[in-house]
Amino acid sequence: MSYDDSNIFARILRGEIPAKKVYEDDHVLAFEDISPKAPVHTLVIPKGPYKDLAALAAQGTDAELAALVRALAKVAEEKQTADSGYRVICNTGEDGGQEVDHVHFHVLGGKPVGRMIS
Ligand code: DGP
Repeated sequence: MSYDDSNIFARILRGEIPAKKVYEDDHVLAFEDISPKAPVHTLVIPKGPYKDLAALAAQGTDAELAALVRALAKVAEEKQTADSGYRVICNTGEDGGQEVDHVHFHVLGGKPVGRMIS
């Protein structure tokens, strides 16, 4: 499936829908999740039109990929979760629970989020 720019995050990127911005640079936007699952729940997205992780990996530039990883760490630092710990999640596809078809990374923290895999 190709990228459909009617998705909600594309609309946030175009400024059509408001979002509480946490961080922005040339390649990345980070904003608060509308339905937080933890005291810190920030979404980090590339500005480029990538549906999912596979599309980002295949089509994203090295600069975009680097900016994304740095933004994830920066958001965690600015939200003061870096010392106590946090989780980064990228739900992918139907089985992975991806609801919005613009690749996004959840940064969750501010309380113990437990182990999902043991
Ligand atoms: P996922 O299930 O991984 O596709 O997560 C999508 C997330 O997007 C979910 O946690 C709720 C969030 N979300 C959905 N619509 C909006 C919106 O309009 N604004 C913001 N800030 N977040 C949204």
